[in-house]
Amino acid sequence: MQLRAHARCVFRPRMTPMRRFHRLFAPVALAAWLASAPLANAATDNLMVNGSLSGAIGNSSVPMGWQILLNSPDVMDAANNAGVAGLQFFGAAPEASPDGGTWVGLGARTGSYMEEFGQWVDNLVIGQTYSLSWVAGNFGYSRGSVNYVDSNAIRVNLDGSLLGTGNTLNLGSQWQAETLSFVATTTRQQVSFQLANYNNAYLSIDGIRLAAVSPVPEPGSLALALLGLGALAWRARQRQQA
Ligand SMILES: [Ca+2]
Repeated sequence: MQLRAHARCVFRPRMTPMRRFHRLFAPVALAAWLASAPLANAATDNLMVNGSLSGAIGNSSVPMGWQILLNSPDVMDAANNAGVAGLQFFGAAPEASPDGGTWVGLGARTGSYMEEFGQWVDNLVIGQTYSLSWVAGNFGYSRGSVNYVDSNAIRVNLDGSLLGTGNTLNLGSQWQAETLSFVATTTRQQVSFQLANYNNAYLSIDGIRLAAVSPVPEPGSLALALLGLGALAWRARQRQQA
């Protein structure tokens, strides 16, 4: 009883202009900060099955999760060119894949020969933008008079039609990161890879990743924002009680 009576008599100073400024503008500042909070570039999950192209070395084969769509792509690595055990005969010796392990080799030949592989992706959201990324190299195949060492590029098809191509790669030992994006038009679409041009070339692809590009703040930044809001509220309260 007495305490309550005492509390009622506590002296409350008038708000100073600075305090008024804080009360008015702290929420505005927070809202502005929230609006500028870093956006998530992509979901963490890869929608591709076995995007690492991990599998047994094999000529005319693709790893688990993938289908051959044209002719004979290969599962290979730096010690087994064209998916043939122990075969070297590269145009340029490959560096280890940034993705690790095995990858897929794709060939083309002057005229009309082309190799292609791909997979169907389920549970896409219509209207959602997706980012498709991979690494590629042009290590070629060179053995005596048989040379597949021309420049070429990775071509991506969506449901069998051209989506886009990566950079034109000259023969060399290095891998290059490439990316394309698309907006889903149905919930199930086929993503596939081949070479862009009909010339004697043999390119490598690995680390294929497909992820939704999301405009929603990541849980981490949202938690941080809530923490900030809590801190502001606490400070305002402390000031009021001072
Ligand atoms: Ca790999």
